[in-house]
Amino acid sequence: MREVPFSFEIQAPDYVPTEYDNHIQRKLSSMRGQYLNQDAYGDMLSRDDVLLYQVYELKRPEIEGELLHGISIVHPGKVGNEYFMTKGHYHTILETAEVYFTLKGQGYMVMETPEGDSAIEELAKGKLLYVPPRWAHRSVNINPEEDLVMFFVYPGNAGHDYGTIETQGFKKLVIEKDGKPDIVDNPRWTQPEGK
Ligand code: PAN
Ligand code: ZN
Repeated sequence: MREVPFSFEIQAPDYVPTEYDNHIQRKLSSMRGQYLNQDAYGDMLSRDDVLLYQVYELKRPEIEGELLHGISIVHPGKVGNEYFMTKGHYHTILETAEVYFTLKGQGYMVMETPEGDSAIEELAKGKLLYVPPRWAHRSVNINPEEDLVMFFVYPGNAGHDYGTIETQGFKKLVIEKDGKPDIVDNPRWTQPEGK
């Protein structure tokens, strides 16, 4: 791994970085239990294990002081009436933040804290989103035609905790209603214990 400064390009139209170390492809089969409409999920999966999103990462040591960075691309589509989205996670070290800069497309970042606070911010080309420490985050692509492409950067020691979200999802869901995005309560979600 290089210990000297380096640079690379992230260019339209596809925004795949000219340098990367890991290419993660998340398919429908890796999202079992995440979409509210389980029947729609099962039907879709029986036809095709659709590619939902991709991440290009530059490898850096996973230690404090380093910055992990790369590109995430959420493809357009829906499972039932719920838009394609990332799994979403807390950082294992809760007190670590993240910055997302949207390069292309439109969406929402759905966020919440362990105390049950919830927030949703719009993602659009040219917008920068700051996700403070303690906020779990999931990106959702609401444009039916276009990829949602974002640059992200977060502390090297952050780590990923997917378990909490896998168990109960996020408090809010982004669905399509009458041809438009709508934010609704997740009926499967329960207030964290003791909060
Ligand atoms: C991002 C995410 C990326 C994919 O790099 O990892 O958007 O989302 P999931 O990790 O939830 O599948 C990030 O937030 N890193 O911390
Ligand atoms: Zn993160």
